[in-house]
Amino acid sequence: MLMFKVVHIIILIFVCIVNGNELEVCEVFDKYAENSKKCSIRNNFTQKRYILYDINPPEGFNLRRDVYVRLAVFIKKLIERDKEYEWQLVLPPWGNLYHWRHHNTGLQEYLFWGNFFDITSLQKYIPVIEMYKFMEEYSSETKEIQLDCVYILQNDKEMFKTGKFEDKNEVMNCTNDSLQFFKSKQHIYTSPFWGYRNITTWNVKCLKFHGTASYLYQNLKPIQYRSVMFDHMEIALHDEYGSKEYWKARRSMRYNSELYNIAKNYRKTFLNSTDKNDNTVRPLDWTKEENRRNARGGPYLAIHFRRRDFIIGHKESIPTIKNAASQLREKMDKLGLTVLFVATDGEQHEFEELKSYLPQYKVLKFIPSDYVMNKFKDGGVAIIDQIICSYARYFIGTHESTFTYRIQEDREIIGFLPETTFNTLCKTNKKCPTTGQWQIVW
Ligand SMILES: Nc1nc2c(ncn2[C@@H]2O[C@H](COP(=O)(O)OP(=O)(O)OP(=O)(O)O)[C@@H](O)[C@H]2O)c(=O)[nH]1
Ligand SMILES: *[C@@H]1O[C@H](CO)[C@@H](O)[C@H](O)[C@H]1NC(C)=O
Ligand SMILES: *[C@@H]1O[C@H](CO)[C@@H](O)[C@H](O)[C@H]1NC(C)=O
Ligand SMILES: *[C@@H]1O[C@H](CO)[C@@H](O)[C@H](O)[C@H]1NC(C)=O
Ligand SMILES: *[C@@H]1O[C@H](CO)[C@@H](O)[C@H](O)[C@H]1NC(C)=O
Ligand SMILES: *[C@@H]1O[C@H](CO)[C@@H](O)[C@H](O)[C@H]1NC(C)=O
Ligand SMILES: [Mg+2]
Repeated sequence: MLMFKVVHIIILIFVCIVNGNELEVCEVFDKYAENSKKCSIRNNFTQKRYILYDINPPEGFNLRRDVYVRLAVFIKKLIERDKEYEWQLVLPPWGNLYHWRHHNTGLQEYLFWGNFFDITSLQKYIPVIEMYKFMEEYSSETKEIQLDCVYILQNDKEMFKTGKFEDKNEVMNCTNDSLQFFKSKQHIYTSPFWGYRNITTWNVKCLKFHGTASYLYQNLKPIQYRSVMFDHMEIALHDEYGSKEYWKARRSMRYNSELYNIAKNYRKTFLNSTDKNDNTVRPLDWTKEENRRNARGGPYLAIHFRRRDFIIGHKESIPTIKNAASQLREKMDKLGLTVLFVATDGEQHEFEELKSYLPQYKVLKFIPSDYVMNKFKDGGVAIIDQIICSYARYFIGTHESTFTYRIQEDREIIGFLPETTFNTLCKTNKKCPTTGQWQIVW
């Protein structure tokens, strides 16, 4: 045994010398490797660096999609800047979201990105891997996946008080509060880590942070760390919101093709809408997609009718159902449309009420089959609603809803005229919020 250890150490030293600048990495690995074989396997991957992240638990699906874009742009630039390493973004599994309320769909946890998005499309922008793939690659033969460093991002409360914002990246002592979800045993931390019990770390740092995602660069320390996780990633801002690069990252977020097909069938069956008739044919490969403004859309008006928490949280812009109906009637008559597609998180009775005010029109919503519900769950059904809205001749959203923003982006990408897209319901016909138009840049 002793002999084995000595040989092990010699091999390690050898490997470290051979690799020169990798010395530190190898030392770190050695602490946890039980034999030299593991170290050599790890060395084989020695240029691979993994970036992981998580987001404040209460945040919704659609804000999380926006945070992905912030990271994607950051990593795109990182790859151009630092060619020495193979940077990879590990996609955090979806689960336990506040709005995912259906309990008859099986567990809404550990859902991989492939359920919702087309991974090949994402990979045409930056190297991403699913969590299970990371676990396979990273753990070698050990049972535990030990992250080299976990940063917990925190807002600087002072800045929010004074209103004087400047870039900040300051490692500080963690308060008990920021560690509330972490448990430590002999300096090894576990935490919810997307629900995985076998992910741990011995290195947790709290980071008072203000700045864009790229400002996190200084924390990567690739000579020391092979894997770095950023918790509360929503605190980092966009590097260039609305730029060409932003839109490239956004365009790479094509949905799972089955979700497109379900939406396509629904459009054809219930809305007399086909890509050929509507002039919405798109290349399969998003990198081949081009700037256009001639999409026509299916012969229906689509509305994103956000209810639930918005009725209370956004009182000043959410109309009564009756008033919403009157706004819709006016618009449909003006456009000569007789079919209304409703995407909503509201209750069935709210939908029925809306319908009752619009007897002269065909008013529809998407009702998932058991198969669709079980396979794609609340997140996938929401995306199907979004896709159907994104192909409508005219769209009306809900003021300040990120769900609506994602539809608007998709319509910009498909190539509609902005005036058919950037519309929201008003509080009343007279009192209307003004909204920004974040138009696409190619
Ligand atoms: N199927 C479906 N689900 C919806 C619809 N509107 C909202 N939801 C659900 O409610 C969630 C809305 O939460 P978010 O994704 O955070 O978006 P938001 O609440 O509109 O916007 P913010 O809270 O301001 O970030 C969605 O993720 C869906 O799960 C809808 O029209 N159809
Ligand atoms: C090292 O990596 C290469 C390429 O990824 C692979 O083919 C090879 O089997 C790996 N070797 C070991 C010892 O894991
Ligand atoms: C960690 O746990 C998950 C499920 O909890 C499992 O799928 C995975 O294989 C485990 N990984 C390792 C390296 O044991
Ligand atoms: C962090 O904590 C250590 C030990 O508890 C202490 O010595 C150090 O001064 C603290 N640093 C800051 C910035 O508060
Ligand atoms: C933090 O928690 C530890 C252990 O639970 C406790 O001893 C300590 O007093 C707490 N510190 C603060 C500032 O609450
Ligand atoms: C469906 O759309 C096509 C082409 O836009 C049109 O010619 C046809 O009359 C429509 N069918 C119905 C039933 O509205
Ligand atoms: Mg929300």
